[in-house]
Amino acid sequence: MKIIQLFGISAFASLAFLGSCKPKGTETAVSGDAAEKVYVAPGKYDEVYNFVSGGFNGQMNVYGLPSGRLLKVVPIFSVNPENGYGYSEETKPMLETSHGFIPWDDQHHLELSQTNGEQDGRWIFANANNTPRVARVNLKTFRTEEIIELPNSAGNHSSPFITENTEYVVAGTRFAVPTDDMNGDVPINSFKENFKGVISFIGVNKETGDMNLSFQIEAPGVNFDLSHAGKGKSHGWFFFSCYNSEQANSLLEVNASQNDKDFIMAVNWKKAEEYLKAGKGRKVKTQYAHNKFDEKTQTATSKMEQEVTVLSAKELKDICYFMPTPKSPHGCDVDPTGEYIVGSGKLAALIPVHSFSKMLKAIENKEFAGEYDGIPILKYESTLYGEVQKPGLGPLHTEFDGKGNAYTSFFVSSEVVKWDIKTLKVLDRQPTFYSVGHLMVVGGDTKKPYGKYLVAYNKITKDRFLPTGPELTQSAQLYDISGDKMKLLLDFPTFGEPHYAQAVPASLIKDQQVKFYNIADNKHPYATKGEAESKVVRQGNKVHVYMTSIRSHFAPDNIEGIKVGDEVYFHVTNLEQDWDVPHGFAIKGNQNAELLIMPGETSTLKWVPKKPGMWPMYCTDFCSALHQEMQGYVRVSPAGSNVPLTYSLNNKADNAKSPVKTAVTK
Ligand code: RUQ
Ligand code: CUA
Repeated sequence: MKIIQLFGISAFASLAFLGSCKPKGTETAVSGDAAEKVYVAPGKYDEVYNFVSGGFNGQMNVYGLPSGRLLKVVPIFSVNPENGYGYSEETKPMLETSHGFIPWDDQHHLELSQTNGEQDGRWIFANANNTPRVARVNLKTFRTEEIIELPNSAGNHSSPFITENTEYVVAGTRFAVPTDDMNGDVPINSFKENFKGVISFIGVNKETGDMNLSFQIEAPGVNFDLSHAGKGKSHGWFFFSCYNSEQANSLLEVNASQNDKDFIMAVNWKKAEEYLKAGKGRKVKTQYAHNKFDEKTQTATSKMEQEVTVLSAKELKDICYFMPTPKSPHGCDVDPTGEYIVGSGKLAALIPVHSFSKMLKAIENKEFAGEYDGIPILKYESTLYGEVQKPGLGPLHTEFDGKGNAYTSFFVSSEVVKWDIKTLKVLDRQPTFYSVGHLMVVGGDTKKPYGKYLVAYNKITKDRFLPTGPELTQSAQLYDISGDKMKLLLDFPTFGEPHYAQAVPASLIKDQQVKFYNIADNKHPYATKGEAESKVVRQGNKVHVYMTSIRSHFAPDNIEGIKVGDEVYFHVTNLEQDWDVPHGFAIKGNQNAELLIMPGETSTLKWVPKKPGMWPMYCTDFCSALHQEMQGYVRVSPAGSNVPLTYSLNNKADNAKSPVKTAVTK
């Protein structure tokens, strides 16, 4: 209570007070047939894939619904020892940035690719919140294929939302910062003068999914929080919620909560494209990494791009408009028809719904309430369709079911509230346990939601699961939304901390899975396509081991003559041509993780032995009854020793058929 007295801010006071508002007990919230509705019998598949952001674990986590069973962790922005992502030589370039190699990020939002505003099951995009990046994961392999860094940005939060044909993945900077061609070494309190809010439009190739940074728009220095594309009639526009219209640079919880209204910024990106074509952008010199994984060579490359075209919203006047929106809006969601734009003011006591048609008219009739840093502000009444009155406390995010209903999460009052988009009447409310952040309806931000299930991703799980020390598990809650009233079905733990999620009927994805890589198509420069081709090659102090793995041995599995000071590269090709037969590879003392090599793939582990001795290596994945026999030895001699570099498989003193071979020296 001290804080309240100290600052005497009403928003503050009400939040602190309402923090103690408890939802009713679970007993009353769970109905009798819940167990039946989430039970997926052994051997049966789930109905829906649920892709959940990993938050500060930097990964994407894939669950099945309605069971809540974890299917896979897909590494995107964080290294993953489980499969060597970010540890193998092939995948290290994926995590290169203009700041060098970064093994981690904070992953908040996911967005599935769309065609005509409907999910097409091809790719899923992910944002990195800390060092601004956007990634693309291929849903045939569940692997991260591409990561692009965003210049002129910091805290890439309102991302990676997409246009209805995946023309663009869009990203807005959460922190306003001086752009990369400005001097950033300026006083922090020169915010108003020097800090800009830049949004990025990343073009996506229709066939390959390849991304490129098409252009950026320089907007006033505010904090962009979330965004969604227009769809249908509003296709061609993009909407961004922004807070800190006060342009505070310190104690934002107070100083960025002063204004009654902040904004949703509407961006006419079709117009921006025209300006781009007409050469209206300024070329900004900068550096940003663009990393791509090539499936043919199974190797990622990282390229440093040098330039980006930036359009100025201030100069070009008619690409950006501000719609006043109460109060520090967070979620910015567009309904399936594209007509209604819902802003969720974290500190607002109502939910404003803007109308796209009214917005167009207001722009046409110049119904402006002034300008903000050179950008026209539309009159609140001119764009407002209406307000949902007394919906709950602390609205954050809204999703849709395609039946005319909206669902909004309320952090402070810990509930999901269902309301009618047309009448703006509250229809139902159900408690969450506790403090829900994001929520997700299957396909809920597309033109054609699948509906049926809603998942709440909660921030607090106190008393919901067995306790686990100072940090409790993260969690999701599944609701059945097929009837008039929402029904809580299931709690399930998640990786921390879940933010936005996407879900899609399993039928769209499950039959397109790559089962293995065809060994004949393997274009990896160090591929070894048969055991007979395995070899060891010395190039100065670099030793390349061309190794194969097949149930249940490596070839070669004995290597001698490595010396301290050598850099050893184990290029392991998995010769299997069958679904789900990876082999692992690890060697004692290696300051790295294992490799997990898919059938037909080649992966490389770098090893720099520090001292002479005998170093065992083995397969980490239980691949056959004789998996435990899948092992070998590497002998390391002192620097300058004259032990010849040799290798062998099945070498016995009397076995002339499997002679010890001598390494090629180049
Ligand atoms: S956020 S809990 Cu990072 Cu999407 Cu709203
Ligand atoms: Cu290969 Cu175990």
